[in-house]
Amino acid sequence: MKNKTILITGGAGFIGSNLANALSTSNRIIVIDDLSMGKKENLIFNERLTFIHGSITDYPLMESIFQQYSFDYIFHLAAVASVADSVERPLETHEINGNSTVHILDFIRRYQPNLQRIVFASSAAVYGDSLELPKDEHHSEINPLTPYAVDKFSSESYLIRCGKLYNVPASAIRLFNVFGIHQNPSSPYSGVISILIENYKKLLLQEEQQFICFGDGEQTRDFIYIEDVIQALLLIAQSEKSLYEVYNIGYGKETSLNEMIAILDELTGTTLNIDYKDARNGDIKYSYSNNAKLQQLGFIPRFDVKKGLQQYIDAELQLKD
Ligand code: UD2
Repeated sequence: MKNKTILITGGAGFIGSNLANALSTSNRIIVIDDLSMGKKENLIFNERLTFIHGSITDYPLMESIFQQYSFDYIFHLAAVASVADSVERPLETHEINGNSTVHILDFIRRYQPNLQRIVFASSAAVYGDSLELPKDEHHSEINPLTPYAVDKFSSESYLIRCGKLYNVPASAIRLFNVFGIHQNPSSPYSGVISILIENYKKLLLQEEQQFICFGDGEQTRDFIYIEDVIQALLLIAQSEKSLYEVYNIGYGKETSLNEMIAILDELTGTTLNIDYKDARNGDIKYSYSNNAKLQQLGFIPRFDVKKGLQQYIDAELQLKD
């Protein structure tokens, strides 16, 4: 992508900042973020990057942004990212993860005749806890079980189905378990790999450390490295075939938590202290994607779980002497 004007909501967050930094070398990037989970330090600032500190639910602000710029692409990534948080705060979640998407659709309809694509970050959570694996975009049951999942499914449906109605070009992605730099480990519901990396940091500093594993560690996830997610996002945004389509974003492989820890032990040359506790209420035991649809767009991952973990720890743990 070159010389485009691109809006990234949630652009200081985990996925948003990685995307903004990848694109800002040769495009004009507008980031809006309320810094609730994101951090300004995640962004590499240059004259092509504009940072707006604000919420996507500040509709007068959003309207002024949509009036001021003519966007080629929009990546709508801002959200309450934690399922547990959404269960605690359904109304706020709905405003951020649901209503704001409808506002964005309406702003595009009114002010963005040149938009080439909006890509919305939905989640594997829309599949719920069905035992059928792998999860497939067209055959698996849609079974959203939390405010988070209901709003994600509602927002992707608004953009894909109503986008078609209003002639707003849209695509959606269903993210599986993304890991990599800039993932915020500060909440107990943060991505497990970011929490693990914090534990390895302590271990390497010879500080006391105890990782709590909820369940026996045999639960599996389709962990995918951030750089491959960025590649998938750009592929989907620019493809004709992906218009009004939804894509699973995963490697199509499952890895257990115990296996992830074994790889990290090996890569760091340490042994993590693990405290096994009861599984979390409502935790899904096994999850992985069918990513054939993404592959049909030409997606060839540049990483795998081990290579991704290696790059992540190289960036975070300074193991090299
Ligand atoms: C992921 C998404 C979530 C939603 C969901 C849909 C992330 C960060 N979260 O939740 O937003 O889309 O998928 O299914 O990608 N665990 C521990 N110890 C810890 C933290 C976690 O044992 O300190 C376990 C946890 O109980 C779970 C596994 O690790 O079994 C993965 O947890 P997670 O929060 O990284 O991701 P997940 O799949 O629950």
